[in-house]
Amino acid sequence: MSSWPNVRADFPVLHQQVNGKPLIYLDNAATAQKPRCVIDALVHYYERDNSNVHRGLHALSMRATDAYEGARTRLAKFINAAEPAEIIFTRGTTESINLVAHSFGARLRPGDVILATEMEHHSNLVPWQQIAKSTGATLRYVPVLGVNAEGGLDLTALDTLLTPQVKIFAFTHISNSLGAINPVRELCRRARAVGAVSVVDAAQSIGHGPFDVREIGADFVAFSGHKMCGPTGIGVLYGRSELLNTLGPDETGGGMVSSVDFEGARWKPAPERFEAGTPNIADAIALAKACDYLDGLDRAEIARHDNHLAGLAYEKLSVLPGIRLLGPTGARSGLVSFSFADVHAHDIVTFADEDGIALRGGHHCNQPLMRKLGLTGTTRASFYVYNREEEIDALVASMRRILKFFGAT
Ligand code: 7TS
Repeated sequence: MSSWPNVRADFPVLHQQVNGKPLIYLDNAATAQKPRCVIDALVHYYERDNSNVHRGLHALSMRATDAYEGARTRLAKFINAAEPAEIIFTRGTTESINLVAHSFGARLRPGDVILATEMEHHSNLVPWQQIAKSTGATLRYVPVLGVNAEGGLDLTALDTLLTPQVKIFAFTHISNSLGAINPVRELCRRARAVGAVSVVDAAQSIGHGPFDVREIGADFVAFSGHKMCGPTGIGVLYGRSELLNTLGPDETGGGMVSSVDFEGARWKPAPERFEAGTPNIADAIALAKACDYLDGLDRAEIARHDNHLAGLAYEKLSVLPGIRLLGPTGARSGLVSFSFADVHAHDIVTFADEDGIALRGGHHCNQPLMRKLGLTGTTRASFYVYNREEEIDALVASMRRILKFFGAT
């Protein structure tokens, strides 16, 4: 069953053999493949319009500026931001979160609390550790429930953890190692109720379903273009404009100042304030194309498709001897993460590669969570629009071959 019978034809990279087998790409949580229209947008920009933005009065510069600012408007529409100025182009989720940590986080004082969760990617964890260290603020974590984190986040713990001392509540929408989907709307509401600012890591959700920042009620949202069919090196920090314009810049330099003298400088408002230097013009334009592409497929349908495949993979893998499946048993996102007591995740990934299957094995930048669950890592299969049910059968067959090799069956 495929929601879009011809979708695979849009992705040139899929049509190749790996180790003599047709490629089965199941590493979409790390990065998604790019449709032809996104690749073409990059080529078109460099062949026709390449110029620096915002400073030129010649034709190419005006075209480049229009396309770059048009991309900002497109991204605003993609997440239903109130205005394009709420979209700051960054290198990706990691840079977006660092930007909030350095600009908003620098205001914190001893006694203030940053609340994160135990399922955060290092990108939404280490920047807060650093800010806590430099400001004297305290970092606390919402725990996960169950030996395999099958209970998701312990929301009852919020009653004691979300106090008025909490100034920042940073959490992921979808866990990249568990597949858990967090109730972001509720978490943002609860943050707001105690006067905390919400920071939503949407790296794993943005390309996999509808996402409306105003409906969710988020203050800041971070995501990466490369996980949503866009290029690497481009991403977004969304911030509510009232908040953004109270923040100082993280980086300073050209393009973000309204005036400069030898004594000092004054900042432009958002978004320019946060985009010092020549921005990543081509990739922003191509990212806007990725938005068109995903909307063309229908994002609610993408969620249904990806979650269905992951649910099916969970079910089919669960019969394998000795398998330990992580994350919720019920509603889950488009990935499945598992381990076997006697086979290292890296061996599994290497064996699967012989079968043409691209998986990911390791701690997935969730070291504290892995440690809590008593694991060094897991193997992860993650699905996207071009994956098919037959690929799950190939995955299960490959796992059986591996288990047999290791004498685990
Ligand atoms: N947050 C989450 C939830 C992620 O899954 C990732 C990347 C990031 C932040 C960082 O994104 P970046 O684009 O800035 O690197 N996750 C993964 C992964 O699971 N495997 O490779 C990268």
